[in-house]
Amino acid sequence: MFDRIEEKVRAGERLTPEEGLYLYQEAPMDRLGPLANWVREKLHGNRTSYIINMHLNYSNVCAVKCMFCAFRRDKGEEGAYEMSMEEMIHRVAPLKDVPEAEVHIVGGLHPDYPYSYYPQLLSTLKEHYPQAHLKAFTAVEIDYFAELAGKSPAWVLANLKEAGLGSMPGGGAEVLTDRIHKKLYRDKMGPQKWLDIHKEAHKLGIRTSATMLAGHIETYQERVTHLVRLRELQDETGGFLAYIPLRFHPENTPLRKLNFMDSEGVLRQVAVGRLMLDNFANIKAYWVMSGLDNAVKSQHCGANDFDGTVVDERITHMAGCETPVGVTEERLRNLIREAGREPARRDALYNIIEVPVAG
Ligand code: V47
Repeated sequence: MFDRIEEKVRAGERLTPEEGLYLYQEAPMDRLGPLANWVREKLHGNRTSYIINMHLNYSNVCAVKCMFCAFRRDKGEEGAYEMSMEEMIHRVAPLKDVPEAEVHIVGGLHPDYPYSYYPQLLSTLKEHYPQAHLKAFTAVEIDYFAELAGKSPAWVLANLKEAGLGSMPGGGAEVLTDRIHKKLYRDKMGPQKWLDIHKEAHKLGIRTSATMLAGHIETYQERVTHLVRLRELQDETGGFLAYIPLRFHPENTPLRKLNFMDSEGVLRQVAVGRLMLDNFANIKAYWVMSGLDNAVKSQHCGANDFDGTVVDERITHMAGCETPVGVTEERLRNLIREAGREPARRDALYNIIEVPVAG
């Protein structure tokens, strides 16, 4: 079976769901990794892109409970927090003079904030940091905001765009099947709505990313279904910038008894994503969740991006992950060189803006 898949990939032919399933369940890693790497090098050569970014998780107070989440708190519960506007302005200050820096803004579904809080958050940050790119709010937040505003998601997206929204992150997709929705995240919107909101965003010219949270109770078949659904939407709109496989961290969650996905599992996720998502230009290794070592190895299994300086991320760190809370640009470049790749700094829309000279 692998020979046939390899032939198809080299001929630029699309893989079927059955072939995707085989890649997850049976394909030997010593052939899968190099084949995904072949596609990656065909598209991106020896470059690995990275971005200077930070995460701003404005509050962890959340009206819903997802089984995989260690971040959420009820209002008033120990560990609950709400950042003031002043605090957020202060946190973003280090990026003030950095051109094309990205601020990745996501939070819980706050039970009390009015809709007006969210456009105001964006416009205030834009006022202070006009050069920053605001990548903000998952489809789950957009759906919730639409409910708060009594408007459609399309209205909310257009309104937020006017307030300074630059693009949308890919969180909240989890695994795009009804079974996983019912089992793990039934309180929030389901798979079809996640796809519909991304489609609306693409229609408005808002580029987005896509994630898959794997390594919990999902089956390989469900992972394939997820990838095929992303691929279909990308065929339709072309609005996805990147795919980011996320490694589930069970600690401090109701699923804490589950095993942690091993290194091979992490690399297989990257490689299968690269081969099945033949219409996605970028596959990102998100080192905060994968671990730095796997993010380095991913650069030879299909990934072409190494995200990022990622200062101040909280969602994974509250689930017990032990990676640093951020890395310097210098360290990031060295890690990419350690992977045998040439670092290239990009903007939030994946345009290469600087290729640093090694020194
Ligand atoms: O939607 C929640 C996941 C996501 C846990 O778009 C967990 O560029 C692991 O989406 N263990 C948020 N994961 C992060 C995210 C993301 C990250 C980096 C880049 C981009 C991008 C998006 O984190 C959530 C959820 O799927 N998550 N809890 C956990 N315990």
